[in-house]
Amino acid sequence: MSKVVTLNEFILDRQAEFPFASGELSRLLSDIAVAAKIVSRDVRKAGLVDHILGAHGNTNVQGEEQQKLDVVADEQFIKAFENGGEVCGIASEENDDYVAFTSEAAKKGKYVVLFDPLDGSSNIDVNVSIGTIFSIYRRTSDLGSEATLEDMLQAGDKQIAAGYVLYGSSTMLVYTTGCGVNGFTLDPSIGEFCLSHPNMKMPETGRIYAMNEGNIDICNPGIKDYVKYCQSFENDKGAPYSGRYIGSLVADFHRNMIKGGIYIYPGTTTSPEGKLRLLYECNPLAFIAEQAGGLATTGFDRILTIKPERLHQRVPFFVGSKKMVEKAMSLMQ
Ligand code: AHM
Ligand code: MG
Repeated sequence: MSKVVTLNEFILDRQAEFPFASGELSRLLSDIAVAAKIVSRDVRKAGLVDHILGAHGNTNVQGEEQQKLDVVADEQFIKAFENGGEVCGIASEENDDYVAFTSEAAKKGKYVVLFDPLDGSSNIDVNVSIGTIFSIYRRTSDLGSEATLEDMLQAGDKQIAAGYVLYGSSTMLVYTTGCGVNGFTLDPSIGEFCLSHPNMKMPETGRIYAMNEGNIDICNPGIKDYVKYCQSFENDKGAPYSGRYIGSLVADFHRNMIKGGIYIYPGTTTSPEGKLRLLYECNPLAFIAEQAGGLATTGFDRILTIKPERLHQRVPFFVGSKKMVEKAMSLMQ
């Protein structure tokens, strides 16, 4: 049996990789891991809260108001960032505007974090995997001042780190700081994330496609051609691929990371920009995909070079195994 490497050990060992590292990013990643453990615990109790202890929005047996799980997760992560001292502001999919922290300690924080606290909202109440997605940037505003909108609206290729937490059959934390991708599985018996997936590489190609095919007739016709290709005996594998759509981006993405595959959320005639948010969902997963050898585009352009204009901007998203994304793009032209 090989030695168990915990996330904290791993982060400390890797700290030396950053020029001028002063430990702040390491502390920030550790703060995220603690918040993720707390959210994981809450996610594991979700059914009990709903059906035994009192439904969300109702009062529980102790007379406390139950909050929806995505709000609980949002508050938990914000608390970790606000108290950690490394972050001057955040933007979250749950909040209309960004939050600039006002304490003197926070104003000295070097980083901003953009995150989706609990993605896959339609799956929360039905006991299907959900996830947290986060993205870390160095602030562009002056140290000691409050965070600004410009700090939040940076292109994805400026990310310092990004990751996701998957609350699946086990809880996993996967992250990159731009030197490859590593995955950690939470061992609930010791309460530690342990290195389980070192140096993750997304297979160059695969035989799984994931998209909401209910939208097929309102997408760009190139998508229909690509799905037909996936389903055909004439494709590169000589047999139809498998369609797998969980409806939780983190879970679909993670499966494709390991097995190879493509995830598509295209623009449609009713939502030309698609559904997914550039800052909270697409940029962090695009960074991880590229670090693992995969590709992430809008169907035409690389996600990481888009200059965001709005906090809640949406973009069409094609992400996964490099050859599969390239093939889908070739049919979009
Ligand atoms: P959310 O942020 O409201 O949870 O929406 C994002 C989710 C993704 O996790 C998932 O891939 C997609 O929305 C599913 O959308 P749809 O039900 O339209 O297929
Ligand atoms: Mg989301």
